[in-house]
Amino acid sequence: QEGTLGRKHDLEGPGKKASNRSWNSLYCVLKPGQLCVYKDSKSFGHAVTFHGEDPLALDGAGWEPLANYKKKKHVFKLRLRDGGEYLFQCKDEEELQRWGAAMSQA
Ligand code: I3P
Repeated sequence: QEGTLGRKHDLEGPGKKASNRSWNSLYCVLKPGQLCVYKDSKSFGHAVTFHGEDPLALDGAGWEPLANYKKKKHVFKLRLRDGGEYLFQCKDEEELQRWGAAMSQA
């Protein structure tokens, strides 16, 4: 599963707010056990991650649609094992379901 999603870094760790809280449009690529983000599909082709970010490890991670988040629609929260949290915005409910299904298999 891969595609462009909005992303916001919410927590860096348990109770620790991320310093850069802006939304970015990023090319997201799900690989076995990890999620990698790139500026766009071209950067993915060159294997250059967004801001040199390491892949997000998905073992022990949890995923949930954020139904109560009013500011944007079709948003899910990814909670990492280390307590880090990211929000991802999909373009519609179908895409949200697709990412959810892929996440639970990754
Ligand atoms: C952030 C940006 C985000 C907003 C976040 C702001 O400012 O406006 O969209 O999150 O609010 O800090 P900046 O771009 O200057 O970093 P929401 O869209 O969820 O409101 P927050 O700090 O309350 O999360």
